[in-house]
Amino acid sequence: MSIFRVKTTECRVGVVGLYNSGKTVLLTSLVNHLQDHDGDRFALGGRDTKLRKFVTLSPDDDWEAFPYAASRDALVHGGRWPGKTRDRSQFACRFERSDWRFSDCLLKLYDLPGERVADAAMLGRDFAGWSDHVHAQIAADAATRGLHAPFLDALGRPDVAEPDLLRAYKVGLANLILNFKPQVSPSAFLLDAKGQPARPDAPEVLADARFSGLGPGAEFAPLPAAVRAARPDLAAVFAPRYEEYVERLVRPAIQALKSCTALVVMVDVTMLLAGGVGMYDDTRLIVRDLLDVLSPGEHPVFGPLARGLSTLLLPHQLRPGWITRLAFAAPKLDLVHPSDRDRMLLLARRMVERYADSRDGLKFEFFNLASVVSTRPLPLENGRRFLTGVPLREADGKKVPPGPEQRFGVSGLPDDWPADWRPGEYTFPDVYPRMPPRKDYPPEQVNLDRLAAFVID
Ligand SMILES: Nc1nc2c(ncn2[C@@H]2O[C@H](COP(=O)(O)OP(=O)(O)OP(=O)(O)O)[C@@H](O)[C@H]2O)c(=O)[nH]1
Ligand SMILES: [Mg+2]
Repeated sequence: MSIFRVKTTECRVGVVGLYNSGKTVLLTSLVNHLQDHDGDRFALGGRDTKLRKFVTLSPDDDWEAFPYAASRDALVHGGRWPGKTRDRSQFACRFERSDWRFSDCLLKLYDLPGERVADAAMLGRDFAGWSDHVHAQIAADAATRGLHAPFLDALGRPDVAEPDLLRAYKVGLANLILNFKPQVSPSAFLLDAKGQPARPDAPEVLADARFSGLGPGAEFAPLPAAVRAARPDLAAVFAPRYEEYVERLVRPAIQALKSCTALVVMVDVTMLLAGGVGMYDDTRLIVRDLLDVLSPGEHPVFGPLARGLSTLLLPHQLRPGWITRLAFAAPKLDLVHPSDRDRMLLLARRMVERYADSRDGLKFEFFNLASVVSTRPLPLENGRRFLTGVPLREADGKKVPPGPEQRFGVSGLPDDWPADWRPGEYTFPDVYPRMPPRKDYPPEQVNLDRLAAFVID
């Protein structure tokens, strides 16, 4: 640190969103652009802002290191996207910014498997509170009620045995995911505590193979108040298993997010349009629950004054942290035609803005962005949209090896979310990443620099 840089500003940025929404790709591209910074290609603060003395640090105790090198290597050398995230991880680094004269920046970035966000509502709720919350959501949504019908039937049987009840709940969880509804909690059903993901299969097969909890003998299912009263034996078995699950899988990750200074929430408009109205409905609830639990905005007790004072007076390790900046990111901008890019931003706003709007002391912004631009647009043809890129899958969804660039069609974006739409009605085919082979040359991005300038503040 130079002698004039008398303090360190610590920025902790959590990135959350459904599985496959682009969190790890975003973080990989961001770290690459910070490490090998070029103001002309990544305007952090302004084109003249320079970054220097970038060093990677070890993650905090209890955190795995974010697999930056492996993710970047997969992109550059393997021509592949990084693998699915199986555990929570942190990337820590320190650098100087030419536009911060008296402070250097200690940046910590957090990545989570997307499945875990469906468990956010568990934080701060005991087993009864979580059960009531889940049953209120089941009751409020006809599609979810239908998919959980066997479980609701089982709950109606006064003498139902524990294994039958658990199996019925697991069939419901499998039905949800097979119908593109991501509200699957406990999320270990989809991604277990060891990071093993569920493979697509029939609901009964998934119910037999997977666990609704930490493992065999540690499973639980939500019980409505009436069943808890009628069957205290079941509630007494499930409650401690639930508590252990929250301690092991939920609290460490969600608590770290709570003490972040900024949060990035991915709203993958392409995936929501492709997934149908059920995916949209569930994702909206997941974002709402997540923001309720993390309660971004000014601290209710300390308030803005104390935050300002603590920044001035306390060493960075001791400063209280809470989220004051919220960035909603609509990723994969390169998978929609340029004529639709403003619509992508508008759709993200219409879906989740209300959850940020009502919070005092919170700055929020929306960004439509591409972390790794991997397509090129073609001119509109009678209103039809075409891009070029290297397709990742055949029409039947099977992965294919990388081949030559091809022209392919993508759906146009609506002006507003439709009242109803089916899975597959909109399509935005996945492509292979387009990465410059030069190791220190970061990928082409759109608006990732604007998002970074907003959250690293
Ligand atoms: N074209 C394009 N595709 C992207 C971009 N970012 C992500 N993707 C696609 O989205 C997929 C998922 O991205 P990840 O970053 O792994 O998603 P994630 O949110 O970390 O998912 P989990 O680890 O399962 O929670 C990638 O394999 C790509 O197919 C982008 O900027 N452009
Ligand atoms: Mg990931």
